[in-house]
Amino acid sequence: MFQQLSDRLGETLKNIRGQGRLSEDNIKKALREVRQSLLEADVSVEVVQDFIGKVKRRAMGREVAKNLNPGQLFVKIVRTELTELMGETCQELNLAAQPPVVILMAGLQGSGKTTTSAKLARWLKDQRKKKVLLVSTDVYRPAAMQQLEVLATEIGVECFPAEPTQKPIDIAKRALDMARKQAFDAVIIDTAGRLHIDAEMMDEIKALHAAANPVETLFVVDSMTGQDAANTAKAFHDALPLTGVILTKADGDARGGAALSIRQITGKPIKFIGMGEKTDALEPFYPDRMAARILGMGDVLGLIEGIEQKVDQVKAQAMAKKVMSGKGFTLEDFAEQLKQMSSLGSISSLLDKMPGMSGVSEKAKSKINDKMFVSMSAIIGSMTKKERANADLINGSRKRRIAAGSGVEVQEVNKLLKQFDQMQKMMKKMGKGGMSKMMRGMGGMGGGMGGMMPPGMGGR
Ligand SMILES: Nc1nc2c(ncn2[C@@H]2O[C@H](COP(=O)(O)OP(=O)(O)OP(=O)(O)O)[C@@H](O)[C@H]2O)c(=O)[nH]1
Ligand SMILES: [Mg+2]
Repeated sequence: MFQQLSDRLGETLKNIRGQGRLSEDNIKKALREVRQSLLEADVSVEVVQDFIGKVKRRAMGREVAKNLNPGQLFVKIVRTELTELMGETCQELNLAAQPPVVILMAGLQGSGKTTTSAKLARWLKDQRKKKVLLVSTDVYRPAAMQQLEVLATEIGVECFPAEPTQKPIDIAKRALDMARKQAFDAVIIDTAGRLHIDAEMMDEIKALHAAANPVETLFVVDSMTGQDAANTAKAFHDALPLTGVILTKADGDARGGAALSIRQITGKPIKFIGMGEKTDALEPFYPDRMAARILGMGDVLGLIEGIEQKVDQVKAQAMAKKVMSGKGFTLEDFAEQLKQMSSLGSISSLLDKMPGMSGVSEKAKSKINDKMFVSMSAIIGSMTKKERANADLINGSRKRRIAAGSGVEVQEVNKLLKQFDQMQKMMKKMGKGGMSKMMRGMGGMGGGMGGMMPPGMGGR
């Protein structure tokens, strides 16, 4: 998401950065380009007008501050306004209410309600240690109930047993009853997809809302719908008191207009964004980080959070200890590290969060891909235990055997050994702290992912 917008804004801001001072003239030109980029990203026209007006007022006001670098100043203004446009701060779910906290999901057909219900249940279970009950009230679409049940089983969350012959409102009531009796912390009610112009279906969800009295009523919307998304959200909000929005499919190449319009048009915060089909692909929405990401400054905090959640801390510590104990870093450890890295998600999604990476061409990025990890892991997998413990053993004939075993050319094996050698040297140099220090070092991001990526892979 936002790729195009990010590229265009990046270009505009690069131009103005080179200007000596902010004059009416160069501000005008930059603003025109910013406006154009936002419109192209499918941000609603009224939102764009308002946004440009605000940036302009701020930028003009700063004309006197000649000692500041005007380019940086302009970027800062755009960034502040973008953040504000998306809601300033991250809005959490309201979990302080008396349990069970009821969460009602609403939205158009196929927007991602069922998938998101499961993602949210998983998030509440893993990140907030909540006991969650999932309930499907979709008695219309064949197999809709089963879909939620399958997801619930997959994530290890209980799903309320119901039949499509029952009434949605009765299902919800009985589920709440069970949640109260069995001390669930949260109940997520998935609903059937509906159009905001379908009066009968809208009445149904209003009644469901009245009966379940949810603390959170979340509008689930596909980010591919662009500025339409904001308008549908408004229509739903007129019928139901929404408390927030979840933007799904933000992993696609949507232009991102919805994310920028929805807050202003509905007055409701985006609470989460869906970043993929899997149940762990849900992220709390941070307007400030998103603004930085759009402007190509990277989402370093998001990156670190992902690492903290997904890297096996115990294994990382064990490796750090081993390196420190002087036993050295072996190919076995290297393979483990590759595994940890691939658990972080696709490389391209990581790259997107890295500062400066938005300016890197797709072609360059595609060279650093997930397949590379798979093939590197396969090469190490084709070595004997002895070879993994002592890479010096690997001579020409062994290299040929390893290459054949992992289906690559001998050069690939050489390349891996060279990367490993550099890595080993680096590990030795790092000495005390080892792995965990490297992980923490990511915070500074001085050398990009250099700290964590094998040498030769962190660069552009
Ligand atoms: N790439 C991607 N796909 C998603 C995301 N969220 C949902 N999907 C996909 O979108 C499709 C529809 O998702 P559902 O969760 O069934 O949507 P729904 O709103 O429950 O649909 P109905 O119940 O028919 O109204 C599925 O193929 C999901 O895998 C996301 O964040 N990213
Ligand atoms: Mg559904």
